[in-house]
Amino acid sequence: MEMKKKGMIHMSMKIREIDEHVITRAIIQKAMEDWMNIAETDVVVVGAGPSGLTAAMYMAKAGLKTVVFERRLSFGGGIGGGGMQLHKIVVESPADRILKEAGCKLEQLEEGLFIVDAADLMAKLASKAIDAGAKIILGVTVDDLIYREEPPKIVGVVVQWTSVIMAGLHVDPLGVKAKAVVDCTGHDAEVLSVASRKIPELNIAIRGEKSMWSSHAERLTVEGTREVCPGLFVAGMAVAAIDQTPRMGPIFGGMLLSGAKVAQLVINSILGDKGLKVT
Ligand code: 48F
Repeated sequence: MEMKKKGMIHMSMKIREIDEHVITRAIIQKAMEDWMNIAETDVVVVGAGPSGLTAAMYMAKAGLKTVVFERRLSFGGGIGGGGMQLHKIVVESPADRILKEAGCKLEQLEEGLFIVDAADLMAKLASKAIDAGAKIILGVTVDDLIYREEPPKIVGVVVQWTSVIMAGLHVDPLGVKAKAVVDCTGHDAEVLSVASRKIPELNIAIRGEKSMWSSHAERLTVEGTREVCPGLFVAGMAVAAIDQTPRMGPIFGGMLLSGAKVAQLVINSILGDKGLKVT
């Protein structure tokens, strides 16, 4: 008979036996069900950094079918590195509201200035986005766009397993249709880069970010968050890459507010006035 002691976890330790083929079938069937849905979606967010996760959280909350493709096998982007690998992230007002909404443990250092653990920020943002209904697919790289002419419009992305790209194999990718694509790929603005090289009629130029000027950069990133051409939106540090505005270093309010702003723009563009108001 099991003794129940105070403070102990009471759980049977008899592990159920599951055959290998059952595991395989479960993974394949459920992953394919997801991919059948992903093939045609409302929004594709490229990159699961702070701007992408915030955008995904609000767009999913608004009821948009939202998928985030992240190249790495982990989410968080530049959050995990904190400031020079010190595990703290600085956030200024009014972005603290977003972190409170995500359930982060914030410490106020002075009026309008907050600090949060990097792991807390990345885990809670991702968790809220998933809870709201967003799918985060790890290990998938967006390496091209799907477009239409007259009028020019972005209507989806081309995806490939990151491992295939790393192996240098020639494997044809798959296309995912979306009403909106959001470039949240950070400093290299990878999606906009593809658009600038391969769809010249869109007239997108990647000029590259300027050197550091934190407060200026924070404001300009949020101001520059926009729909770059029909169907293609930009948020986070990718904004600095096309606008040639400064970098800000490890202060993240601008990334969060940029994610929230792009979410509102996408919601308005797909759902019109009846969509959720993010702020
Ligand atoms: O770099 P990242 O964190 O972008 P962000 O949201 O935030 C920038 C800050 O982290 C920081 C800063 C502000 O304080 O200067 O750097 O603008 O996250 C971008 C994510 O996109 C992924 C990449 O792995 C990272 O997790 N990514 C980049 N290119 C692709 C991609 C791609 N082509 N396909 C899929 N994921």
